[in-house]
Amino acid sequence: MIFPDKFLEKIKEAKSIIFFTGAGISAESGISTFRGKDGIWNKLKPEELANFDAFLRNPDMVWEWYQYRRKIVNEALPNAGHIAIKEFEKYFDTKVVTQNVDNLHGRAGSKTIYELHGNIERNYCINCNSFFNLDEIELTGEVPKCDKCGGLIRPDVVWFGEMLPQETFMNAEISAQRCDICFVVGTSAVVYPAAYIPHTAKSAGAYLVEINIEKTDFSSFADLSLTGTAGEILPKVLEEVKKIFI
Ligand code: BJW
Ligand code: ZN
Repeated sequence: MIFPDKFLEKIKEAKSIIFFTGAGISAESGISTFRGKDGIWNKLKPEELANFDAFLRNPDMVWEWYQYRRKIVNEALPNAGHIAIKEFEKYFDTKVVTQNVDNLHGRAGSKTIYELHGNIERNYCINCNSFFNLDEIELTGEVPKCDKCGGLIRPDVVWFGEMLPQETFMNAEISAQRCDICFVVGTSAVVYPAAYIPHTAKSAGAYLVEINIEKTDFSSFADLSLTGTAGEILPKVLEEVKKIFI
């Protein structure tokens, strides 16, 4: 793969890099994306499942959907894309800002990860906010109840209409303001406020590189669009980095 000189120049000069990632980076680990041709929301309507009212209306169904996805996530492994991102830490101040809830960046070993939409492995009581790991919850097939107050337990993810974790979002914004290159990997970049992150980076002067299997609405905004899978392109970018720094 031949990369443009301008991009290689930017890599040579860069000190700080952020990866803004979405569901596409985990596709090669066998986890479905939300939108696009293989997206889960071609079959299930987001408004029926990923919002708090839906959970109150039908908690068992929403819980079951998350249990199904947890099983897939548990059986999945980080892929070459996640692993390449972790390797960037050897050469740059590297931060991962992810919209994903699957913890695959964590399992690949990335050190600094800002999870903007939560983490599917954690849960909390909607009444008293107590946190529960999955092994602390009695699984019966129905939505579990809090052993302290009897409230419904929900996954610690951000649904539509809910605030993102404020400190995490603020740290992600600060990283975006300070980075030299922002890679936008495997995301349709249509969900806000998360999608402000690459815009913040660009406004602050960063070079913006999109990696996606297809053109998105975001492509015209990027300085460089690399078309292909994250698992195939990120290791190739890493090879270039190694050539420059070794
Ligand atoms: C590959 C590949 C391969 C495939 N390699 N690439 C303007 C400003 C602010 C807010 C809004 C706004 N306009 C509308 C809103 C509201 C709303 C929103 O953004 N809606 C838009 C959809 C229109 N936002 C919210 O509600 C947010 N909260 C909020 O605004 O709070 C403010 C507030 C609160 C209260 C009162 C008043 C104000 C919250 C958004 C939460 C999103 N949550 C979800 C679910 C998380 C839990 C779960 O997983 O179940 O997060 S939705 C879903 O979308 C999930 C994802 O993180 C997110 C983004 O999706 P992503 O990652 O981009 O995936 P896809 O599928 O869209 O794209 C995959 C891409 O990969 C594709 O491009 C493929 O081509 C590519 N690909 N294979 C590389 N191998
Ligand atoms: Zn409780």
